[in-house]
Amino acid sequence: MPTPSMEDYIEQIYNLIEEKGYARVSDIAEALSVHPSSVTKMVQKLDKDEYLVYEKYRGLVLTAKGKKIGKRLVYRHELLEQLLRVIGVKEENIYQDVEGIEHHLSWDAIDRIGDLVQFFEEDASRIEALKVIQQKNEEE
Ligand SMILES: [Mn+2]
Repeated sequence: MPTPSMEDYIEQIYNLIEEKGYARVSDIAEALSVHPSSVTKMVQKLDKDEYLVYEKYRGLVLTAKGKKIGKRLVYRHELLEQLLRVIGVKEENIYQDVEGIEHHLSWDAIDRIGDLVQFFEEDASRIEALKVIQQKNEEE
């Protein structure tokens, strides 16, 4: 199992490759707000653990294992953003809140949150009912 830090790297590498077709050390460093030397170290570890293949002058590619987990990590991040959005969390808080919780939930909890998001999205009256409660709570 990757550590939370490894998960952050795999997630960002997956995103970069999806968006640009490649992931450079400098782009990863920028996306994660870390020093390029930290990226190089982590990329070597991810290579050793077979999440990716790193060649100094040719860049890096995710292995099948790296792609599979990367896809799940990106899905998890997006699902948690959807959850916070649907329950009315302010847009300005959503990204950082998700970064704070995403590594600490079981896949069981993620699947159940998927059900909950679906529960709200299937019927707008459910979101409205939640808003009524929130308005009451705000008034108290
Ligand atoms: Mn994330």
